[in-house]
Amino acid sequence: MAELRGALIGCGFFAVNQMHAWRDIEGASIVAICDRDPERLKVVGDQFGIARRYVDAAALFAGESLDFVDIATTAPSHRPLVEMAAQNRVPAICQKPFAPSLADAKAMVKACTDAGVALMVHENFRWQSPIQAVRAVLDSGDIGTPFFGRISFRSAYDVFSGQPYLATGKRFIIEDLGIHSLDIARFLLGDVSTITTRTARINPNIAGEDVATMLMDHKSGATSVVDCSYATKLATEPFPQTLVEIDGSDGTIRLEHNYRLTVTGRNGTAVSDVSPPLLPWASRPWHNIQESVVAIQRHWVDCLANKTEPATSGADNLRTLALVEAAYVGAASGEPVRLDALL
Ligand code: NAD
Ligand code: 89V
Repeated sequence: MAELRGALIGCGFFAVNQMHAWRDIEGASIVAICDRDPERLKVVGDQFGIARRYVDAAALFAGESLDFVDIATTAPSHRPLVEMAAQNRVPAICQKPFAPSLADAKAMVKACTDAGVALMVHENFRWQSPIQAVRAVLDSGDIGTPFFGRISFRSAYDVFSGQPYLATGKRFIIEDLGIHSLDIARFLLGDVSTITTRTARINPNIAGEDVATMLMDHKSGATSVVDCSYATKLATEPFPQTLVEIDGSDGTIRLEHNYRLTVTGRNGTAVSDVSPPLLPWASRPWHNIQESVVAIQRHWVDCLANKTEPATSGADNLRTLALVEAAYVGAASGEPVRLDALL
């Protein structure tokens, strides 16, 4: 098959990981880049040797013949850019959060469906190898039927120096980080019927909430707790590790600090190290996330080649984004929120 020709829109903080990952993936390459900030365009263009550069996305679509576009801008621009991709019949990857509102996200899914083009949300945390290892244990049946889960991300890492916009929005941790944890909960335990949420802002220098605790009823009958915090000062800073506990009818799974996986099941207890590999271009502690970027982008190339729907398609991600919306509604009201009413 001929190599897929892709373009990247948004050459900011995180896009550099995506550019590195594209270089690692066979079957696709980035032939053009776009950023409305000429400085970022130059930095990324020079670093990755991309000569074809645009400051305007419409000019990019007009000037290039593309097999896909990788949108790595922040949420406010996602809807217009995805709709532009749909109008130009170009399959699109869109970074998380998919959109600022569920209504926008539904419109984006419709635009791509109507245009007959694939749409994947870059929801990469479920692609981290430790999370995939937990999924594999569930699939093996070793712990039986899961009835409880805890997905936990607690840290005091300074995310604001790399991503200053995170300090300024009215919404912070659920929309930016909790969205990953909620998606992992769906990935491991299935879709959710009801969510109850409590939030707090501990850091006085930011606008949004930096602590959230969510209790969820899954349609499978399992219960989960998703908790996240950027105000948790620990002896050893675990950023950006997601810890997982799952209890099943026949055993348990514990994914603990430093990627230690303990499975107690029908065949006894096994402890293993599920650390992600440190890719040549990656840097600790981000290597866990960086590896998952390669995995999700490789999945996209496979899906385009095989004409299959990506695991985190736009349609799938509506269910993760609905959890974000429901969490904010429930945090404000103090009441449980039913998901079906939103979808
Ligand atoms: P950033 O602000 O550093 O970069 C965004 C870039 O997009 C900027 O250079 C900006 O000039 C450009 N841009 C914005 N609107 C544009 C438009 N209409 N046309 C062309 N260029 C435009 O942001 P970031 O920290 O790199 O985050 C980008 C996205 O990635 C966010 O949605 C964020 O939540 C997400 N993110 C995801 C992960 C992950 O693990 N999946 C990690 C970090 C950030
Ligand atoms: O993954 C993310 O979306 C990032 C970070 C891990 C820093 O929260 O914004």
